[in-house]
Amino acid sequence: MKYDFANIEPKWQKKWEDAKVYAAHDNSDKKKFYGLVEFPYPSGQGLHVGHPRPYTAMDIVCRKKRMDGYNVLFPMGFDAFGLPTENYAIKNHIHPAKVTHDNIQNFTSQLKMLGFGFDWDRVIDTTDPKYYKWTQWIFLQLYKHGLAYKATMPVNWCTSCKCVLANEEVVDGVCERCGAPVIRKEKSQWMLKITEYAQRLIDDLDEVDFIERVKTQQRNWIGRSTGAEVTFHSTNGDPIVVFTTRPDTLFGATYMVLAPEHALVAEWKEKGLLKNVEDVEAYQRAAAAKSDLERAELNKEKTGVKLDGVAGINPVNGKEIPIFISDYVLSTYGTGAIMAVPAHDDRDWAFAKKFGCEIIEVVSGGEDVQKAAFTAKDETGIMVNSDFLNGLTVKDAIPAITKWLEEKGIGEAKVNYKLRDWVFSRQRYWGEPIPMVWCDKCGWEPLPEDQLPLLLPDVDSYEPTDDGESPLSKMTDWVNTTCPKCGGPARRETDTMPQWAGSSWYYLRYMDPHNDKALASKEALDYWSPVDWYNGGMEHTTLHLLYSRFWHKFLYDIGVVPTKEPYQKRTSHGMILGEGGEKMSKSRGNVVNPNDIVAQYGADTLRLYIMFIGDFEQAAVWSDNAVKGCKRFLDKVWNLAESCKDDENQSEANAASLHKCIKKVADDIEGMKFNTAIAAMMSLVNEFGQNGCTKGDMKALITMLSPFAPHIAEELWEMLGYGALDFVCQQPWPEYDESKTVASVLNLVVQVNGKVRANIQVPADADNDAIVAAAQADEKVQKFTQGMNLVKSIVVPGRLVNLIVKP
Ligand code: ANZ
Ligand code: ZN
Repeated sequence: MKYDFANIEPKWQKKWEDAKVYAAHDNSDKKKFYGLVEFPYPSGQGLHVGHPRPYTAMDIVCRKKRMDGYNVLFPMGFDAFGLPTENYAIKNHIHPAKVTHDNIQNFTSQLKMLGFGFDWDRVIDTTDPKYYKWTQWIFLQLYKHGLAYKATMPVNWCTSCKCVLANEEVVDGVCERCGAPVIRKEKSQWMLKITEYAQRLIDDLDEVDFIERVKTQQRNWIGRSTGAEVTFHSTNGDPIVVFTTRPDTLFGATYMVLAPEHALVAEWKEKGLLKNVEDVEAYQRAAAAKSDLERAELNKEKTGVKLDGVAGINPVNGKEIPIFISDYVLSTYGTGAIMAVPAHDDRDWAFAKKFGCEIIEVVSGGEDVQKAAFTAKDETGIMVNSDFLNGLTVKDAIPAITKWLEEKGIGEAKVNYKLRDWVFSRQRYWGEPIPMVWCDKCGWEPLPEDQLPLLLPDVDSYEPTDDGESPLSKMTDWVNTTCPKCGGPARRETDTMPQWAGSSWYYLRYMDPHNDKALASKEALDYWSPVDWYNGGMEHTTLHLLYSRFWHKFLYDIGVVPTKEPYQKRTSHGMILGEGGEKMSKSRGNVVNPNDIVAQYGADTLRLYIMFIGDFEQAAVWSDNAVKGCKRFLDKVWNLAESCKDDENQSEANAASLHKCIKKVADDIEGMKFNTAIAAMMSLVNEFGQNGCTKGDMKALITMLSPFAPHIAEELWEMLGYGALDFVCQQPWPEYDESKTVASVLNLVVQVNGKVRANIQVPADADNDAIVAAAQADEKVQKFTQGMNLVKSIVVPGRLVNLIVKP
């Protein structure tokens, strides 16, 4: 019989589904394991070949855990709100809900086609009102705890999507989604105070098992800086507070820089103090057009305007120093004002050189001053030109000057974070309505919880309005409502939530997906929390992963969830690149459609290949040829199962390799080294081919192959007559005997004059003479050595023996 994957795969998918073999059980005495993968956005293009990589990996991990006796939760769902669906709906005049429904159906059948062991009874869809009711509920709790607020913000505005973007959604000055230019615009927005959790989001990383690069990226993104706030004064007596990480360099502060938007600039203009108002205003306009990213660019040419009419006074020595405005100082960081120390800060150095400012070295740095810019970062540098700080190391000078400033009442130690609050509203239709009501008398009022979910109404057009308001704003029937507090006329918020809302808590819903009294029951949360292992893309590290940690901590604080952190372990996979090593994209025409691979080779081959393609954490290049290699491997397994000896015992000849392989595959799954696990099984299969194998050998092989290639494993399991023992995916992981992993017999290749002629087995402790004798005794070998003289023999220990013969 031929390996007929096209019939086998749907057959077992149906059997698994009917028997609910992948169902997670809420009441179980077993130990629980919660494995999670990032749920997909159900786009119109269907599943991309990039999806199966992390999904197959966690599927293997979860299948192995089931075999190890765990009660496993491995769920799937759909992150279905979002712009592409809305844009598609606008273009094709189809309701986004219909688009979403169709796409989810397509994704579901594709995921089932790949044989993933998801618990399909727990599927969630973030656009389902039964789901987003709880997303809205969490928003209300955030609001009630002062963590959601409205603010007029200079926001990133995508000129094409007509929509506000979070900083993270702006990549190199353009919209991450559509590539259109992003400009700055003032808009009133709902904001979430993630900054309140900045320190805990850093600290608690110590308690979780995340791969190091994830931790590092999160720490850097949160960007904790320690230093001091120091109060300078202007010559007209206004206090100017600066943030510095290097208060030790105060004696080297030779000028000041304010962000162009700094309130004092406007104030001094108002008071008529500025003599070069026109220059100042022109510069302010130019700066407003730039993004923070462009402004913070390290190597760009420094620009600025010196304020004419006002100067600053350095509080440590009373010296008068000029004040500039320059766009390299951001209004949104620290106090929006700096003391510039050109001898020891690269940007200040470049600026001072261009504008001819004084440069005073205050940390000894050898022959030339620019070099000092580097030594200053070294805590062992020695203070000079700094009065009472002279002779101290930088490390000691920082607390000394901070204490001095505190005593004088002109400064204090200060911690700053790069992290900004989360811009939470979008002027779009296809998102969760924000359950807030505006009353002219009472202000913003939260919708009473018993009115949730606040349903998204049907509108005629999904296009944002020209002024950038949400399409909901035109739905006067829906917008006009009554104030929950005073009963007077009021208006609903017409902005919706960003796509990151639904995914910030979805892993909780899987624990109890059908609950309509709570986002999940306390019992379910207690039993399943936390997620034991979460694998997902590096691109989500500073977005989804951080946002969901924030929401989780908040839910922990208000007593909803039992753990401080949502995920115990986080790993990440590399991307799959198109043939030739480029990113897969429609325009390059190098996109691989999983359906095509499944049709041609079967899902098991696709799964196997995608795990064999390379180190899981690294990017890997697709190769059609290598796919075929994996198919051939499965063909070999199939043929072995058909031809193996009808003997329940494992054979002596294979014992060492088999037991080593069982151990290696188990360890490799835990370490996400799927490629080497598969390689080990491949070489085991080659040995089975050479040595012959028994049903007992095949039983073990099929069992450990089943997490990788589950369909063929079930079929062979049945074929070998083990069907009565239930599914192979429900078997325990094969046992291995440590003592057997040490070979008692060795398999050696015998060459005659360099050509392979036979395989022989010798005792593991046989010496070279015994090995040569055994080779010469072999029948197949004798055909080539008959009547010849042995002139030399070469033994490669554990591998081969080569007999050199001459007539
Ligand atoms: C004097 C100084 C001397 C500084 C020196 C650095 C080195 P991080 O680590 O990123 O927090 N700074 C403060 N506020 C700023 C703003 N709004 N825009 C641009 N730059 C700002 O960097 C803090 C340092 O960046 C601060 O310490 C300040 O320059 C500058 F040898 O003060 B420093
Ligand atoms: Zn009211």
